[in-house]
Amino acid sequence: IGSTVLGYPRIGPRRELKRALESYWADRSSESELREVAKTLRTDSLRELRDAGLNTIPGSFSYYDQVLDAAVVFGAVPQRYRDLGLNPLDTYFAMARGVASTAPWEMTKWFDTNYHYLVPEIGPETSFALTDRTPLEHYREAAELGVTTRPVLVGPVTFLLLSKASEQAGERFRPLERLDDLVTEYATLLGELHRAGVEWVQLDEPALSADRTQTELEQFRAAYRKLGALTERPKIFVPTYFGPVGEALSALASAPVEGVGVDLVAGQSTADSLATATELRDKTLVAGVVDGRNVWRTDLDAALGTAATLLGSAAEVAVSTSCSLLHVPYDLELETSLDPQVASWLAFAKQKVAEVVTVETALRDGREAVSAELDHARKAVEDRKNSPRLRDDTVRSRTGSLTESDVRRSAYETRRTAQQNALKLPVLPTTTIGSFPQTSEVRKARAALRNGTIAAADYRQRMLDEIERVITLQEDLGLDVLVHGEPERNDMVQYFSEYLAGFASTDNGWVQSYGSRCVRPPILFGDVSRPNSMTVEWARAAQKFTAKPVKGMLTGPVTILAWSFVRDDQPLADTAAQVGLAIRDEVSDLESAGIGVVQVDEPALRELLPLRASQRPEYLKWAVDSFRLSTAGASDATQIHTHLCYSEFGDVIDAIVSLDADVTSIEAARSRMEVLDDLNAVGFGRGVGPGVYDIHSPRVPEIDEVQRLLRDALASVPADRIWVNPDCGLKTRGYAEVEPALRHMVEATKQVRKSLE
Ligand code: THG
Ligand code: ZN
Repeated sequence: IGSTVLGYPRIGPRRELKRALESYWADRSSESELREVAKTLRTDSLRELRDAGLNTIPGSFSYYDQVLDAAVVFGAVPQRYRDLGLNPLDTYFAMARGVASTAPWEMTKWFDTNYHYLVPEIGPETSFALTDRTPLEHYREAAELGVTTRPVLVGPVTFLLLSKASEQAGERFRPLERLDDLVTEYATLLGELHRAGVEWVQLDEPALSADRTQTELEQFRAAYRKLGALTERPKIFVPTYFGPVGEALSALASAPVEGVGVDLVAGQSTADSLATATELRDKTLVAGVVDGRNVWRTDLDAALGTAATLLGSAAEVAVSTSCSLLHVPYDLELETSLDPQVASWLAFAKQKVAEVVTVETALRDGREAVSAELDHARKAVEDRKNSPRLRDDTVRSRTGSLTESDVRRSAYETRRTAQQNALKLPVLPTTTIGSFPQTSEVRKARAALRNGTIAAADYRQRMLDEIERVITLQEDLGLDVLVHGEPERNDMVQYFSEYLAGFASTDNGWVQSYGSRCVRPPILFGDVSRPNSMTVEWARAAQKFTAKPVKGMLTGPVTILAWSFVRDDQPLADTAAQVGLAIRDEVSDLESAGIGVVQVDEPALRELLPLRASQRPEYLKWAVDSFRLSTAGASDATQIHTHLCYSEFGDVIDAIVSLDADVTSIEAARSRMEVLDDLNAVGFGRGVGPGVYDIHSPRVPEIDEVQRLLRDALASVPADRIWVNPDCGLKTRGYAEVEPALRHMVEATKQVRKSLE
């Protein structure tokens, strides 16, 4: 293997695949046009990787998602999608996005990253069969270009561990029960790959980096015993990533495969245990020493040192990235407005490939062979380490002198009385989560400001006009706590990063979030402070247009970290405290501007939860503290709200209580108010806004539907603690749905209020 990467971004350096997909879905182009764009992207990437000098190159393209790809390859297509009678490509997209008659697969986070995969539905009825030969076709396509690729698939154990039981499956069914049947199909594929001349195949098993039971590890051993025993197959390479291999090491090392991969960035401790894993002696050990999910230049001396210490433990040591480069932007060279010094500290996907090649060359031919590259990298790493721009002594003295009282507010009952006196809200107050639909005028204005075709003052006026319009609409609808609608925000993290010191933003640093959707994570490089207020102007303007309370809208520190590239030179907890203080200052400025309700969103609270249970308490402690730091400076009369998006709260429910927000709004429309019982079970006794309608669908809820949900809520929570709101922000919806939906929500509330009198 020599030098390789575990995977490469596939959306295109200029998001070409995004455009081609969206054009195909909108019926503006044909299947063959889409396939042509995809082929060009694959070809360009393969040539680029080959020319960079990688010894073996992953074939890791996907039209939408690699987990969905594996499901389709092995025929795990539920009957309801087969029944649509669509061609293979449209069946694939039907599972990804749904069609009018059939909902898509559920989407969820890929481990602790900001990438989302589609969750396969597996049951006793799933008939695994090798049906789609795309890996084989892509191998041949590359071979025709003269590039030898290594087909990449999600491994069978990870695939089933990430799947969920189908509707038809019984209560006790676990997808992993189907491992043996699925492995039979992997075996068939390996046979076909072998006959096509494939030398190496990559079966990703990141699930081994999370906590696994002995039974699961036993099943992993059995699966790979079976695959290893095949006589006609390619060499098998099994990478793990996103953490230390821990107790799974023996199962991994003893698997009868030719290559195993470890993440030595997220799992530095793995390096020590590898020395003792004697089973590796006849294998290729692929050392993931270049960080695949952050954007910093690698300390090449350190990476080389790590790789060198492994030389004795395996037959061959290859150099690689810690995980697929899917999680970083393509190419630093495409950034023209990044601060040049910050840029000199960074490496995107293309630059990381070069780093891998440099480390491998040094390992093989000695440092002298690449001394210029090593010197250059050393200077950049040193420059970053010593840069005064990383440190702000004012910030450090503030975080250094924090005490318990900085994260504690008065007792809830005291706050509650003060807030009731200040806000005088009716029972079952109605509100929204913050954002209103982003109209095309708003988007155009933002683009025009960026391109310099309108002046800042003109932009500002357009935003103020939009805010006035949204406030007037909410007054007309009869909502109780209003919002300004956030027309000025592109993204709830990017927006704040542009105001905060310590952050840089990119022009083109897109990273796939799911399917055709991308985000542009800001780069948090130094100590964070807030030179100026970020949202006050808009909130104050909104409050001028109405006598009702306007809710100020902020993003919480954990979410800001989760959706940024974060510094790796200090604990995340320290960075979170700095961001927490910046938000705290904003809360204070909002209060001074006459804003009496402030919402601090933390939709990503669950996302950063460590994969290993042993590390969770420490994370939850600093995550909760940073939120409390951002909110606890508020006076008793200021009502603090928070919003959390995903309904899977199990692991973080105690943390939600500890946030100590006065009002918490949560997704509940789809989970039918079950979260309320979960919250009751842990003694949550503050305000709660269980979303009463699902904003992820264009459907307008009927009045009696909302009434039913409210009655359900009233059955488990006293009326004086319930808030009425949709289950998430309205940014992605259109006014045609939003207006009637909110009207129905308010009307339903009025009727339920009457029945309470
Ligand atoms: N912001 C950031 N990360 C996120 C979300 C977010 N991660 C989780 C979740 N929300 C992901 N959801 C989405 C939803 C929509 C889009 C991206 C992620 C999206 N992006 C635009 C696109 O691809 O066309 C680009 C948006 C832009 O111009 O900035 O639609 O909300 N950081
Ligand atoms: Zn939400």
